[in-house]
Amino acid sequence: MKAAAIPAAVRKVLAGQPVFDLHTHLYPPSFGTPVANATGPTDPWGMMLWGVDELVTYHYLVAELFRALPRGALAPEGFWKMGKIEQADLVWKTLFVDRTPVSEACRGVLTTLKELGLDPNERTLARYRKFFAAQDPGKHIGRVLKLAGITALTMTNDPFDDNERERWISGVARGDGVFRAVLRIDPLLLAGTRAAEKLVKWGYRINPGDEGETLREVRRFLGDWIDRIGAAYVAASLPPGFRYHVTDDDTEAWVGEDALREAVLPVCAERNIPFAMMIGVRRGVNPELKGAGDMGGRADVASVATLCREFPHNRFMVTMLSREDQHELAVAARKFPNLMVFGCWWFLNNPSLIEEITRMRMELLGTSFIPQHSDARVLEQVIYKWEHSREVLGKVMAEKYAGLVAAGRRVTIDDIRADAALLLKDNALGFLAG
Ligand code: FIX
Ligand code: ZN
Repeated sequence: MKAAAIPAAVRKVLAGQPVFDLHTHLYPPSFGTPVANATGPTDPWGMMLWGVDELVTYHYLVAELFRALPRGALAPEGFWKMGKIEQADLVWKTLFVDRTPVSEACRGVLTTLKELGLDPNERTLARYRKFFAAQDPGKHIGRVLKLAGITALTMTNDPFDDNERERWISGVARGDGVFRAVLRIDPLLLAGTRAAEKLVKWGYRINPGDEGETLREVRRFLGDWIDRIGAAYVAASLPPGFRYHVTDDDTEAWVGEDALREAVLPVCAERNIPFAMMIGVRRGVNPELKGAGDMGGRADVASVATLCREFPHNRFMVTMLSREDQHELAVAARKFPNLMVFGCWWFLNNPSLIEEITRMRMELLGTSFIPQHSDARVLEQVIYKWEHSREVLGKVMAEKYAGLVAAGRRVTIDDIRADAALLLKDNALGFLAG
C-alpha cells in the first residue's frame, strides 16, 4: 500500500471494526430504566441510564458545572435537590449555551447528538427530549450500539449494591451475549468489616476467630456470584495506596491483602477468568459532589508486578488512573504476559492523553494491549467515546505504519485489518478466554 494511502485506509478499517467494550456501567432494559426517560418499563432506581437528561447530568459535566457557575450561586446540595430535568436544563444552559462547550465531556454530548441525527446547536433540550421520548429502549439500544460499532460489552455488577443485588436474586436482571456480566467486589477489598456484615446476612459463615473458615466462605461467596451472573471477569477499583508484598520498603500489609491472596485470586484461577484492577482512584475528595467528587493519584506499579510474578496462573487486566503511572505499567506488561494493560481511564480519556498513552504503549507493546474502554454510564455515551477514540487510535496507527514503510517494510490492508481486530476486540476476548 502506498504510504499516502495508509491514513485513509486505517480510518476506514477502524470505522468498520467491531468493538468489544471491556468496561462499562451500562445495563440492558431487564435492569429497569428510570422514570425520567419513561417510554419502556420504568422504575426510579432502574439501572439502564439513557437519553439526553442522563447524558447532560453525567458526573463529568456536574463537576464542570460547578466550575462554570458563579462562585456561591448554587451549593451542590441545592443541585441535588433539583429534579433530573431541572438539573439538565441548568447544565445545558451553563456549559453549552452560556459558554463554549470545548471540554471533552461537553464535546462528547454534541458528537452523540449529531450522530443520532439531531442538531447540536439547540438552545434548550426540548427537541432532544421529544426525540428520546419517542424511542423504544430495546430498539434504541440496537441503534446506539450499531452507531458505536460495539458488538458486545461488559457491565459492572456489584452484589454489594442492594438495588442491583435484588434484581439478580429476583431473576429479572440477566446478562446476555451483548451485555456480559462482571463481578465487582470493591467492598470485599476496601471495606472488609462492612462486607463481612453483608456476607453474614446473606448466609456466609464469617468468623473472626477462624480465618480459615472465613476465607473458605469468602471463596464460596465469590464462586456463587461468578456462577449466578456468568462473570466474564472479576474487578475492583483500588486507591493510590494499594500495595501488595512490596518488599523493598517497610510498607505495612495493605488492608485487603489476605482476601486478595487467599480468596479472589484462587477463585479467579479456578474459574479461569481474569482479575481486573483499576488502580489510583481517590474516592470522595469532595463528597458534596457525590459521583463527581472523586479524583486520582499516583499508585504503585511494583505491586502489580509482584502479583503477576507470584500468581503466574492468574491473568490480570490493569488500568491506572494517573498519567504518571502509564509508562511504568507498560514496562511491567513487557515483563509479564499474564498482565494485560487496558484503557485510558476516566481523567485520561481525553484525546491529548489517549494519543500520548497509545503511542507509548504501541512503541513498548506492539499490538499486545487494549487501547480503550468506554466506561460509559449512559447508553449513548458509547457513540462519542468510541468515535473520538477511534480517531486518535487511527492517527497513532497511521504514524507507526509510516515508520514501517520508512524502514522498508510493506504495510498491507490485511496488516491494518488484523491489527484493528486485535486492538478493538480480539485482545480482550482472547485474554478473557484464557
Ligand atoms: O471505578 C470505576 O468503575 C470508575 O470507572 C467509576 O467509578 C467512575 O465514576 C467512572 O465512571 C469513570 O469514568
Ligand atoms: Zn468504571
